Amino acid sequence: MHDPAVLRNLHRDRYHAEPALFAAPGRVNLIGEHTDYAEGFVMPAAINFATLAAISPRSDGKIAIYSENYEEEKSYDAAALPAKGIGHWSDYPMGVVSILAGEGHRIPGFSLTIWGDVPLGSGLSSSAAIEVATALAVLSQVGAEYPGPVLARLCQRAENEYVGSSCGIMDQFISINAKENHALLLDCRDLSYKLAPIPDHVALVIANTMVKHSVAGGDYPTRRRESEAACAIIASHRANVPFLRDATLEDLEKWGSEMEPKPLMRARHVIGENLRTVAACEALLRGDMKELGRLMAEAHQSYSGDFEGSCVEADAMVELAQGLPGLIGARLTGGGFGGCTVNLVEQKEAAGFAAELGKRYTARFGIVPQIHVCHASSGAHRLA
Ligand code: GAF
Repeated sequence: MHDPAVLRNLHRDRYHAEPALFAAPGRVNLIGEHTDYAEGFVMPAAINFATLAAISPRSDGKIAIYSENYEEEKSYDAAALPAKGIGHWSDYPMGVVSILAGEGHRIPGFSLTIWGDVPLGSGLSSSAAIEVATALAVLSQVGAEYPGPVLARLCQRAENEYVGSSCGIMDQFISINAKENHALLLDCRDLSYKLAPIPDHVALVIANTMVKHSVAGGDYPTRRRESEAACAIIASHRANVPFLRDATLEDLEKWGSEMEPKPLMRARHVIGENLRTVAACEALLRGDMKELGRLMAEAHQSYSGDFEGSCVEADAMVELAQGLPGLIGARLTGGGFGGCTVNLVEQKEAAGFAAELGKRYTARFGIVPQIHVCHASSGAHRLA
């Protein structure tokens, strides 16, 4: 994580005011991909990359937001908030401001400096980290607080309703509710969750294919629509299936023939992934790393095959990890079509694993991947 003292100084120099500081982490998803918007299960962990936010009040009614990553400031009028995003980085913080205003909070003028080290466009939830850091910062000015699950829903709405991306709730939820050294099994229907300790001997090795990932663009919403089309066919026979969470593999056997081929494949992934995710949490809880690794491998195959959510580089990153000393399980993580793989690796082998995987990937593609040995971090909080 970036040094909060540096952020404080940046904010002081620019805005001549003493800020309150907040941090919100990015995440890696161990298993459960494209199941959140189907009201299913996911099992992410927060990582030691975060967005930091510094905030101080202003008396001129302006909202000034400076991004150190983009080296740009954008200014808004607190009394005339835009209704929708404008396709700019400031949509993410302003989406949160707009949703909080819609919840009845009177938004005062403030200066906000944001600075993150969650790699952008890598499927590690840099957007959610910005939203959550902003939410904590703005709530501190408004003098309000929300329970974690409620705040996660508000941040998700910022992205759905203001930014215009059709993401589920996983990323915002884990950024807020994560616990250090734990993965979190979330039931995306009722937002109940279970924490599963990640043993000390296991490292999270995150390998960036360097292929850009985006939730807002093309393929993510297409996959979501295809999954929902399959669900609608099942629901036409069985009314109590509003989401694929409620569907079974038997449903696909019975009515899959009425589906177009792509929706059928997407549904097979989502239904199987829900079962795998619950099983993976049980395996983690009883310390059965072998079974967890097997489920991760199966999940990757399904994500790449039936869901067609991978890409050549991510498939290769998973394949190249096979047989390396210490590997427990590897799969593409996050929204897909690029981004990072998550590798569970024996801690004592992690550095060697990362070096060798990087070498193999560079030899295959001529690209140097960023590979990070991470640990599961705590959720968003106030720093000072
Ligand atoms: C992205 C989305 F933001 C999440 O809500 C989730 O759907 C994920 O892709 C896929 O599992 O991170």
